[in-house]
Amino acid sequence: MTDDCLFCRIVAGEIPADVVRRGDGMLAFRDIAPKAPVHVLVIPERHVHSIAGVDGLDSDERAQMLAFIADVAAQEGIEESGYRVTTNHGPDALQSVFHLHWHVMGGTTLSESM
Ligand code: DGP
Repeated sequence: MTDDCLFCRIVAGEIPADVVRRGDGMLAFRDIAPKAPVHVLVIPERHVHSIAGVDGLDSDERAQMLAFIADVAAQEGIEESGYRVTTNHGPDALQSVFHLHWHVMGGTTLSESM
């Protein structure tokens, strides 16, 4: 837990979020500004600043994170129709929250430019 991290505070329940799945040290909740009909953020509960800090997760957590992303997409009913998974790191990618998170987006045909 990092006190000044927004997503750590969501993990701790200090800030409300529309949680869709929790388990195995992972949390999934709806993005506050969705860019698709389904737009869920998947985060490790343990704080790492971005994918560039993924060394801060052990190999089990990394594997669980990938499986969790796929499970969330299936739970959201977009496995058949398709979905996109992205993560932003650093200024050129416009990362705005500095806790590793995966955008899981679907529910419509997504723009090529997203
Ligand atoms: P990024 O730009 O990749 O760092 O994405 C951060 C995302 O986090 C962005 O799509 C909006 C979302 N977000 C920011 N603040 C909150 C919040 O308080 N609650 C939720 N659910 N999502 C948030």
